[in-house]
Amino acid sequence: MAEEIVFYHNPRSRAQMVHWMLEEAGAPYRIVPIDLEKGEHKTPSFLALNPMGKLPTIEHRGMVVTETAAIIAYIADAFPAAALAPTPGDALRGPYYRWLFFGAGVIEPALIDKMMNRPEVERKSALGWGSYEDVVGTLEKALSNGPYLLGDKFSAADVYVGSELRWAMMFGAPGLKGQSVFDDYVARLSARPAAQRASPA
Ligand SMILES: N[C@@H](CCC(=O)N[C@@H](CS)C(=O)NCC(=O)O)C(=O)O
Repeated sequence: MAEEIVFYHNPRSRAQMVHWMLEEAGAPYRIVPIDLEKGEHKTPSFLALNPMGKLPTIEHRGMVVTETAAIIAYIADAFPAAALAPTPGDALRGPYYRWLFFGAGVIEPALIDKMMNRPEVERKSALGWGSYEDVVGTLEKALSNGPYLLGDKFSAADVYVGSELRWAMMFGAPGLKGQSVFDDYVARLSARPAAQRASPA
């Protein structure tokens, strides 16, 4: 399954996470640059691909895939030679899904709440992402046996969750920078050749 992936990209967006994943997977891809300032993500032709008008978006084998976590999981499965996902049947497949979904459904909204200073709601228990502090504490526990979310095995879940953490630390989200468990994890991930190819210094 080596056909080229068409990758709608802007480096100042979540598409950067997919760029790193494409490099990790060794996938053949072609970048279509999207200028967000010029509104190229809201043109009729782009909206026909992704009615949300958002990046990242990819096309592969005649299909459109959107949503960063879904794209990252898809690439891991489409290019199995890179061994970036435990195979179905492997006991690690469970924790692998756990952290990918935790990234999309829990870390992301908790981070956005914090970074945008969104007011607290009354019925906090109804929020699937609980509180920012609980999310940080959960990640700290998950990474304390490291070096990766799945222990010794680096996976696509690290690409996604690690990118979220890197982004959050860059923007000064509390409780992360200065904590060795997060500093070391992000430094370990940023040193990977594929991460550096996607984000040259
Ligand atoms: N749920 C989506 C969010 C994608 C998203 O919000 N992308 C931003 C860039 S980081 C975007 O395209 N914003 C442009 C807009 O909404 O106008 C995902 O996880 O991929």
